[in-house]
Amino acid sequence: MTGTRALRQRASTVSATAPAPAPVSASAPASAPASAPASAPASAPAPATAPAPVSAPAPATAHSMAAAATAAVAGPPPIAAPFGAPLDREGPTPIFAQIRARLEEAIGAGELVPHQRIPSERQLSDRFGVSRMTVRQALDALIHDRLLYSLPGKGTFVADRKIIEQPLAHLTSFTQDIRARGMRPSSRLLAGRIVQASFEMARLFDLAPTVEIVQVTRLRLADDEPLAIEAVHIPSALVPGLLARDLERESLYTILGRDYGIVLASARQTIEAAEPTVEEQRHLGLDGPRPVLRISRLTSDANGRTVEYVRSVYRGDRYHLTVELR
Ligand code: 16G
Repeated sequence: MTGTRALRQRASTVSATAPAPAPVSASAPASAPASAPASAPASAPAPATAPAPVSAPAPATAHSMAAAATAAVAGPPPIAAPFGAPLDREGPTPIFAQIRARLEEAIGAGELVPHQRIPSERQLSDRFGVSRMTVRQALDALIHDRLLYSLPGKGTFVADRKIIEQPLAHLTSFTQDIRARGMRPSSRLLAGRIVQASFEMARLFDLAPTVEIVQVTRLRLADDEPLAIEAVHIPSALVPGLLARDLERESLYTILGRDYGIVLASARQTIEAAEPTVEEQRHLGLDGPRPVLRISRLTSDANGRTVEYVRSVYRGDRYHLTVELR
């Protein structure tokens, strides 16, 4: 429950330093290449077959989640969903995992819709004939996976999976962030070239202004929907031949670790609210100058050497950044 009990903060301008390395996966390649057009509109959530107690239009924010939750509490009681076949009490799969799977299926099938309050622990333990502790174990796992969220005193609710949250405490790749939400990451290469560093860029890398820099600009997609444009800059000498790699199918961080022995250790990230350019709107499939987040990341390796500078623009309606305050 820690993730949900933790105080969450959204800010339009945040400067965050990601400390010690959440291991950056060097083994998981990115999945299939992008196939949807950049203008593909965000698809609507799966239709609800259960009574729809909550009318919470996306996008969800901390405020709208609370508002949706309030509506749920004030609205009809939670549904008594069937949650599939009876539990297999003899088999090898732990009971809590089976309950978790039932709830996950109900969410996937649209029987439980975003921001809908799910039945209480007591109701679920009666429904499944198990202890409340077992139910709590299943709910905790779903909260951890961000399929559910809980609001103290109000209940547990279905999360809006269209919203991608990046916890700012760990240094993760786009591929990791999207996969962690059960979605399929992909990329479309918009540009790849080698340029001479500007004075400012050379200073960021603490290198001479004549140094060559590899620039890779990719449209990043989650389940084939455009989410961000990322322009990565890396000193060419560190990554010879990078442009010949399959940067649409593979994770850049995987390539850096596996092929160049670059172990990313920390990053400094700056985030600001902004209005997208017309070209950015087109790539991101926005129907107008909707707010976006401009994110700059300066990433260092284990030796403290700056190895990556990234300028990104993320859709503000799909991407949230969360900070845990202790
Ligand atoms: C993240 C990073 C970006 C990095 C990319 C690598 C932000 C704002 N940016 O998107 O700096 O280059 O991951 O992703 O978080 P990949 O390994 O999936 O290609």
